[in-house]
Amino acid sequence: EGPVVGGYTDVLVPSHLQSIFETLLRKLNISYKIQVENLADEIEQEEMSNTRAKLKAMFRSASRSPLLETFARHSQINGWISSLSSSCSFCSTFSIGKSYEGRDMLVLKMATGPNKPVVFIDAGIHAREWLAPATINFVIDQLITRYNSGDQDAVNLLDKFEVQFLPVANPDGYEYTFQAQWYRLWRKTRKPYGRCYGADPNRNFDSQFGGPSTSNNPCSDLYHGPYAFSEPETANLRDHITGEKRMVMYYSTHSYSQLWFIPYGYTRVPPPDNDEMVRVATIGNNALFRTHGIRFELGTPANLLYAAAGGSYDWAKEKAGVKYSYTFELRPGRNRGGAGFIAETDMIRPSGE
Ligand code: 0X9
Ligand code: ZN
Repeated sequence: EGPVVGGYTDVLVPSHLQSIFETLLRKLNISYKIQVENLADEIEQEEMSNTRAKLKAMFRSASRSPLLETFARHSQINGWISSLSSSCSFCSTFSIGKSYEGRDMLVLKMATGPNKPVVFIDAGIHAREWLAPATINFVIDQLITRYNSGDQDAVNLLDKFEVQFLPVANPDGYEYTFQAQWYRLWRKTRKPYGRCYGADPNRNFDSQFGGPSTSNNPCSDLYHGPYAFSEPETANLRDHITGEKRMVMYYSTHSYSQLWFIPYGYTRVPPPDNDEMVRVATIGNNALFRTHGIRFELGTPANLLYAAAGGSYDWAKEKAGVKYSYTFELRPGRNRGGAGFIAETDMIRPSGE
């Protein structure tokens, strides 16, 4: 199943095929706009913005971590999360297991008391979606700072709920995107499958496994893996989510397109509690609008993008019984001239806000 009929789709074309591709589009009467002339330039810009942001952060007040508002490495994020418990009385850290290459998947837990309903937020299931982990890091810092200063929203939230954050759900893939500019757009995990690597973690959950928008070709970006939960990263998520009996909300943070997905991701048939799912999402979306005047498009993947099976939020709702299960696509918006997965550090703050 392809992109929504009549909707936009972004295509990355190798430079030597550009003219033939444009000729083809014109022949087929498909209107198009060149959003980005050269993606490699954008990758370079992103890297420079990250270097600048890291330098700037070094001269900031010592109480604010230098990784905030930068695209940080996985070990740095883990180090920061582990250090928070010393300055934040309600924070603690635990690992939900190791990635294929042996990286710890660290979760930061905020609990101001025992036995509260749990909200679980992850980011970075897809390696190249750098804005997602950076946004979650920003949110973590804001929530702690605001709670400690008595901010009413933060206090209400953390009085009512325990909140758990996993900023990098696919650490091997995430680290791979830092190894070279050429690898910047890596999406999957890094477990080897013959001459290719990795499965798409968001096709690897046991929910309509192998359904729409998946591939059984290990070289495809949409490879679902040999079987559900074949990837240690998704198996760790499964075990954590099923083990956490008090979990009432699951948010999975991706980029890009500014979309707020309600279940289910693989079908146009809405769940029985669809009205409630829309009601709660609309409250959030209105709050989002009040902050930056942007409203995310709210709907199912099949209506807004494409139906896709094996996704984490589908599984969380359908199989693990986590009622309020959503997936976000963060900035930039569609058709607004952004460079898609390639971000800039100045997008982190507004995204987090
Ligand atoms: O294709 C995906 O996994 C998500 N889009 S992304 O550009 N971040 O890769 C959309 C996932 C929507 N969820 C499901 N269909 N389950
Ligand atoms: Zn994604």
